[in-house]
Amino acid sequence: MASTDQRAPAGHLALPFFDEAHRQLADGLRDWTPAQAVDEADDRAACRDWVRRLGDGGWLRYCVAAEHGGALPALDSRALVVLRETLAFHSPLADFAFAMQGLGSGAISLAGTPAQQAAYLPAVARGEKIAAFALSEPDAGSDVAAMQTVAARDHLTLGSGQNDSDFVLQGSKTWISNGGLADFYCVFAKTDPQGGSRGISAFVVDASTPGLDASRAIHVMAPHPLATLVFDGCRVPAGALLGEVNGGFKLAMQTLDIFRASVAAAALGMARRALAEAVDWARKRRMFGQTLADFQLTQARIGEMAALIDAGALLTYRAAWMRDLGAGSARERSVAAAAAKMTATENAQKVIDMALQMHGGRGVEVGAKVESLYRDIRSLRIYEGATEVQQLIIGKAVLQE
Ligand code: COS
Repeated sequence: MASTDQRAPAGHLALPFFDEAHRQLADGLRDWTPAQAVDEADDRAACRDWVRRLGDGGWLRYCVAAEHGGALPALDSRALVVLRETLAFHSPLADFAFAMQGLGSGAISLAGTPAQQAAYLPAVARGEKIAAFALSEPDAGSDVAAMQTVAARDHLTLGSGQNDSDFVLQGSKTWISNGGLADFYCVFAKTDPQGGSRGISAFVVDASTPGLDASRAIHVMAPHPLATLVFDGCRVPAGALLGEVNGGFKLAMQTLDIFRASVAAAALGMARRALAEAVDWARKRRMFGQTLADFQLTQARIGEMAALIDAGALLTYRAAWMRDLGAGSARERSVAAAAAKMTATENAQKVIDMALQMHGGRGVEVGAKVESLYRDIRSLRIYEGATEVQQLIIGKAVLQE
């Protein structure tokens, strides 16, 4: 069950990065989330359940803009941060379900035509359509431009009465979150195979499209829906193209820019939960005639954990604030998001490891919260740009200054 008697902390919401609206949002969610008793034994069923509840609760409205059924005039990075941090504190799977609705529909929000936006975004906000972002390939993870999936204009249909500008997708995508569960995929494919990063286009592909096989599930250490997608003669109409032909790389990067700070927030939520578990345990656990919390060694460790969390938190809130206010240049905003994602995920891994160590043998028992957090956090240092990619983004910018 995802429910918990721990309540997510709120002190950080007093920081000037946040408005009153963010504080109210956090307050509502801090009450709502622990009351959701979702059975997470089956990750796919749980994910559907979370999407439905998050839709019914109105929380998914923060994944799209108001004109498409969203809560706010535009995507608000700080709202996403507040939501993901709070959800991840209680249930990493709830956070995942929420985040994928945003990431999976982000390219439609940024570059979709009014018709595409109307067809997908209101249903995403209500939790009626599950979204997915299909960028990675077996040989193109960090190196996005190396992708080999091709979307070829189909000239064979010329004169046959069909639209001559259909695209036919051929290739595969892997490690796709919500793969096999999603109702649609934002897929990136080469429209100019020699064009490098300038030869990629984006498409919205319905899960039911013939030629798309999403049945190959991938099992991971912290269960969540993940699959390989195979496109074999998968035909989509010209109306499936998202944004400009060959503009897909930048669209993918812009989408990731929005959500990277929110991955950092998810890591923060998990780290805050680990700290809360560690503090709780340290106060209760007796050894050598006193509690664990009475030992200076424990106090020092808790201090280190709290400072690591604060460091990640400040970078995360700064990145989200910069994006919402348009502060700095576009590159500075990308770099801030990269620094936040790198620091918050790396620090969260350390904090969770320390919390587990403090629990001793109890920490490695299946069913202990710190045990599942230890598995949950690991992939955040990899997906949506591995730590090394964030270092590259920051390093390149520093060298160009
Ligand atoms: N926003 C807008 N445009 C961007 C951008 C951004 N954040 N980042 C790069 N671009 C543009 C560049 O300006 C450049 O444009 P021009 O062709 O007009 O010069 C183009 O995109 C290529 O940029 P660059 O040369 O930096 O691309 P690289 O191939 O070197 O890739 C990295 C850079 C590694 C940073 C990029 O591939 C990346 O982020 N990889 C990780 C991808 C990822 O997150 N995968 C996980 C998938 S989701 S789980």
